[in-house]
Amino acid sequence: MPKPVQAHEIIAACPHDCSDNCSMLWTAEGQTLTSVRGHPDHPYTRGGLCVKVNHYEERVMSEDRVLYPLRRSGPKGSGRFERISWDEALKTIGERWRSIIDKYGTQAILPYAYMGNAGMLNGAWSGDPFFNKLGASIAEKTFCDSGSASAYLMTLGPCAGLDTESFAHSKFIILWACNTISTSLHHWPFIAEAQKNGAKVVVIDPVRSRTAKKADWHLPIRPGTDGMLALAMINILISEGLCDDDYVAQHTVGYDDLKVRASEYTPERAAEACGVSADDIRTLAREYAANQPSAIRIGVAIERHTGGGQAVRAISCLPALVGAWRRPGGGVYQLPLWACPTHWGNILRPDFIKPGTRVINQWKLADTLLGAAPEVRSPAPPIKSLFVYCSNPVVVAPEQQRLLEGLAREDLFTVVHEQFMTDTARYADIVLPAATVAEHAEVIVSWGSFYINYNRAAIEPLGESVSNTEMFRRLAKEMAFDDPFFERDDEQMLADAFDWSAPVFETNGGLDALKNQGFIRYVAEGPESFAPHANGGFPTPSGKVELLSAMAEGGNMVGGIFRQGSEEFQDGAPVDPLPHYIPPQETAPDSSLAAKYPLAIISPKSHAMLNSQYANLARQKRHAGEQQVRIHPQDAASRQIADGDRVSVMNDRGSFTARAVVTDDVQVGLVSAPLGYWAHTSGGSSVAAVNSSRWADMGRAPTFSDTRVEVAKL
Ligand SMILES: Nc1nc2c(c(=O)[nH]1)N[C@H]1C(S)=C(S)[C@@H](COP(=O)(O)OP(=O)(O)OC[C@H]3O[C@@H](n4cnc5c(=O)[nH]c(N)nc54)[C@H](O)[C@@H]3O)O[C@H]1N2
Ligand SMILES: Nc1nc2c(c(=O)[nH]1)N[C@H]1C(S)=C(S)[C@@H](COP(=O)(O)OP(=O)(O)OC[C@H]3O[C@@H](n4cnc5c(=O)[nH]c(N)nc54)[C@H](O)[C@@H]3O)O[C@H]1N2
Ligand SMILES: [Mo]
Repeated sequence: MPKPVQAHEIIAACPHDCSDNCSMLWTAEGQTLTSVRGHPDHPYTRGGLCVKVNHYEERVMSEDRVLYPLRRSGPKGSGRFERISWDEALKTIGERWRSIIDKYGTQAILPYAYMGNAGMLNGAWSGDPFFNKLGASIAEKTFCDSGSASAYLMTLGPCAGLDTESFAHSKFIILWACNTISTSLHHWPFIAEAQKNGAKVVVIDPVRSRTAKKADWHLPIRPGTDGMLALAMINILISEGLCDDDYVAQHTVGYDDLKVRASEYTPERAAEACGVSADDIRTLAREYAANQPSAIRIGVAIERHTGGGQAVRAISCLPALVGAWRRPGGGVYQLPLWACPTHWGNILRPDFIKPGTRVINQWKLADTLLGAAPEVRSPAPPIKSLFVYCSNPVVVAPEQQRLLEGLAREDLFTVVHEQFMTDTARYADIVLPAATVAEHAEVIVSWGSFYINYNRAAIEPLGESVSNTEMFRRLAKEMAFDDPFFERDDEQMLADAFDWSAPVFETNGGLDALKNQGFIRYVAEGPESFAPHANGGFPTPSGKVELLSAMAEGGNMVGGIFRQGSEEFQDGAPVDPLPHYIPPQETAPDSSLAAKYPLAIISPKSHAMLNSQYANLARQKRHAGEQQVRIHPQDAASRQIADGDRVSVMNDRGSFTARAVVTDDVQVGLVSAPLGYWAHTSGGSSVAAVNSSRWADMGRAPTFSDTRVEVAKL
């Protein structure tokens, strides 16, 4: 039993963009953060932490923290800086921006942010009101989940979906492209409990991941073919009469159309595409139907394929067909935070956007800085200033080589707000010091369980570091904004961020309970009884599960919560209102690149890093080792590569070096290299070097996992 909360411990929340969103407790002595542990009372995270955060005090107190404003004193990328005062930093930014605005207009400034901090106050959107007011170009943030979320919303609407805690009550669990043990560890005990009670746990993953090794059944699917597998499952459910006819009749629309569509996707056809036998596909569909309640968790890897959106569409249809929604522990988990009464309008301030402001998608940063993106071609103004916070695009965005060229532009004025001297910060003209979550108050809405977590500052900001909220208050003053919105303190921002009059906040004690306890549940029912769709009631246009999607038919998809301006997510290409299979493009067997680059590559999350965070810290470096690439013995042998050899992984976009791990955990023809390693400490490049910025079919999701490479011994 973990120790109960002690008087000296301070309520904390993990700030990372991980669906666990652990509730924690800080211990501090004066201005030193001495330790952190998991909050023992949190119903989902239950006192445990992970290899990344167990010693978060080492991150906070690290000697490598950027603690003062810096001005570049060497060539871009050299990492040479000199210390300046905050006044001077703000004055420099203000002067440069005013002169850029005079010459090119406000849209020559581009903000760039993601989830380095997942907080409601200091997260990806903490700068949106400021940059909207300034009139900067809008940065469209579709880094994660926009494709999956679009597909889910088209099918089920903005509902919480399946409670991850209620997986404990499931009888059949599919972890579909999700490496739970590494990326959402705190979900595992609930899955293990179900497993102990007889539930079968199936992992669908081209790699024998840590999670696949714990499953009852691992289906090593060919990457990018999940849509085909899901459609074949639908085919079997319908043709073998395995559907819950009553649930389908009452709570779905489009069944007859889907039936016709699914008839194209026979198990034999799917077997050929997916590399899984037709018998296995039949067994999967039959067992999925027979064992209710059945649960599916969708990982982000599916959406990183050319047809990823439609694959999630097909998977989202499955639970309704078998009536899984009838009971707690049945349905699909994708992204629950739609159910949280959040005041997005107060957080993003889309009303500040001047009509006609251009939108620049963050995946296209290289093209944007190099003047190749259509949005920045003359007569449109070029981007003359880039302001990065909560993101490390050099590592996480594609086309790394071209991106570095763009960042090296002498005429580009780059400001980076950071905790560490990352690859991206090294290209800044001005670096502003960012506080960590131990140094400011924060609120996190979990995207992996139904909780909101609170975090108190344990120490004052170290050096001259500031939180994002404080930085944007200072910038607003520098730019002479007179709207009192920009003077709000963190308390006021918290009050504005949620609809505190919502009924759920009556039930759970609202803000007071959040602050005292450290967490509150954002839906009223507990996991043992949470089955809101037992009798339908989906928040779609029809109120039913839309097997045939009205949103797609109207050409108007709702989604992409990270897109500012409106809740509408208009995409150029029409979306098929019925799920269908879009095969991989670059990695298609008959692709023209197949001869030159015979291997497909995926870049999943590293066990010991959080996206690109911790790549520079000793403890996690010891755990993760240097950049690896996992390759099948057959592919290694034909290239004279032995386990442990240093290799180059390359395609026409770029290359990176890695240590080969020869293992049949990956399939023939596929290599896997974890994301996270910094370029400047890994020989100048990392896995983003081989990725393209091409979008997938929905939500402007990336297509990283539809990439070809060759691997050669160095
Ligand atoms: N340790 C750690 N935890 C993290 C993060 C981290 O960086 N490190 N990042 C956080 C973030 S931002 C996110 S979005 C989540 C993501 O967490 P996950 O959804 O688990 O994402 P990934 O690790 O990218 O991929 C999961 C699995 O999908 C498999 N996969 C790849 N391509 C395919 C495919 O085409 N089909 C199928 N079926 N499987 C495929 C990979 O082999 C991998 O095992 O993790 C969060 N948690
Ligand atoms: N190849 C490949 N690329 C990927 C992915 C993949 O699986 N493969 N995954 C994608 C996904 S799912 C995601 S979510 C993105 C993640 O993309 P990012 O969110 O950009 O990833 P992080 O590495 O977490 O970078 C965040 C940076 O913010 C800094 N930071 C932390 N807290 C604060 C703060 O409070 N204020 C400021 N100013 N800075 C702070 C950290 O030090 C860190 O350098 O990457 C995407 N890119
Ligand atoms: Mo993510």
